[in-house]
Amino acid sequence: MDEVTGAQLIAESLINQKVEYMFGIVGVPVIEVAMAAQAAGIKYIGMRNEQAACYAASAVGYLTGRFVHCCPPPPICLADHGAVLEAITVLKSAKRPLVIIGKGAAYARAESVLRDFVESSQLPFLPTPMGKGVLPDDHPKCVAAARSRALLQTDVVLLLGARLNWILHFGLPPRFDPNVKIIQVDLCPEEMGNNVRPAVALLGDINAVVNQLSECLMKDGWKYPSDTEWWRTLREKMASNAKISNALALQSVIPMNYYTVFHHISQLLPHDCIIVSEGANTMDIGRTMLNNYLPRQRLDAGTFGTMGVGPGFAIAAAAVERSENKGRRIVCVEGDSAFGFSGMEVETMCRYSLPIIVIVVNNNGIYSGVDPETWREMAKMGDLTRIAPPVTLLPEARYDQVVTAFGGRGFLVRTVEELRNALQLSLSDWERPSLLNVLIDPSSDRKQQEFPWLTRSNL
Ligand SMILES: Cc1ncc(C[n+]2csc(CCOP(=O)(O)OP(=O)(O)O)c2C)c(N)n1
Ligand SMILES: [Mg+2]
Repeated sequence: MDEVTGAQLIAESLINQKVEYMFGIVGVPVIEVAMAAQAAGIKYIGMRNEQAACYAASAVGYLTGRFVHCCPPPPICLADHGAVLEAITVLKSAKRPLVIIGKGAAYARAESVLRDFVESSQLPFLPTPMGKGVLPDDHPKCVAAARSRALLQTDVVLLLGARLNWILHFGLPPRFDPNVKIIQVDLCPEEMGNNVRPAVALLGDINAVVNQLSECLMKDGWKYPSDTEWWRTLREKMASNAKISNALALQSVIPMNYYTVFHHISQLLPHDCIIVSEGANTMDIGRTMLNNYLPRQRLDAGTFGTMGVGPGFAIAAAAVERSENKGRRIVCVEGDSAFGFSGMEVETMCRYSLPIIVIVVNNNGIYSGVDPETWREMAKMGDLTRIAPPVTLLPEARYDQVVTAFGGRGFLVRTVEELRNALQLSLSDWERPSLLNVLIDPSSDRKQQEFPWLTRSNL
């Protein structure tokens, strides 16, 4: 009898579970596992750090939903009918209702059910970072551009597959009204009542529960009117925020600010591109300025704000895209600090000729930095380990040369024209990765925030 090795058994069992990709780093004794996986038909992607490999593997699950199909499908749970009726009463009595669409809706592929619900109820909605694109960001009912106002003044939130964690300020004052009523729709019983006790808890599958809500609302044709004080407030805020962002975006100074950079990127990116992003200002401002039009096409640092996820997510997206061949571009928008965590993965991108476009928004630091001259002056003053602000990184570091070292395309960008040219050239190249090192003003900041205390340190 032929001997079966342990490595072959592992590979076989992965194949049985329909695993298509393996991300890893080999060494004795796991080289055999990677080789057996390849022999069994699994695509093996060698990464440069196990952390990035884990991020990549988790992103494949999110993008393909394959983890759902390889296991026996769980039963679809409907919410308790009495609770649904209660939720409808609370929703109809709302003066300032708000639907919040979370990552759970994206996971559950609830886009078409949610579109029907929002369009028949006419309720304003707000996506969470990875809920972006479940309904398009330019949908007329999307109030993302008035996020703070919407959260603060809403009296009834319909929470769809989103959690009241850090991303949503725990559902608590000062970001929410202390008396806000939450209608919580979630698949997990242990999520119910976390941080805020819900007015109504609807435990069940999001597609099924939203259908239940829609059916009830459709019976009497209820719609939230479009001429309310609430819509007026939200529209006013959206317009004034857009005006401020536009003014910043159109400033023609060098070095550029964040808003100018994102304004031009957003004009050039194809609508169906997959946007991966991480950083602090880079991720936060980018989220408001780079629209998503399709579900599951934004991957970012998520609930825990974990830096280092970007390149792994982008590699996974590019590998999936290569199999699915939908012609979608993967764009990875990184703060310069964020890029440093897994930056060596550009070698992985180059090795497999994955045409990822990495854009490093380089402000010489974490949140902010100093310009080269100030850095030189500081160095003259004494030991940098004692005097350099902890947020600073080497000014004007040549991240573009990291990718050219491996045969990718690197661009150093200081002006709008250079940015547009570099991005257009990168978009026309499907053979290899590109990295745009976009030098911005090291003191460029977010526009004035109404609630800075949760996003700014006490320094
Ligand atoms: C694993 C991990 N380590 C440290 C942090 C703390 N942290 C939060 S944001 C950030 C980087 C922000 O700088 P950058 O990526 O350059 O974005 P910027 O705000 O400068 O645009 C860091 C290190 C974190 N979130 N995760
Ligand atoms: Mg930075």
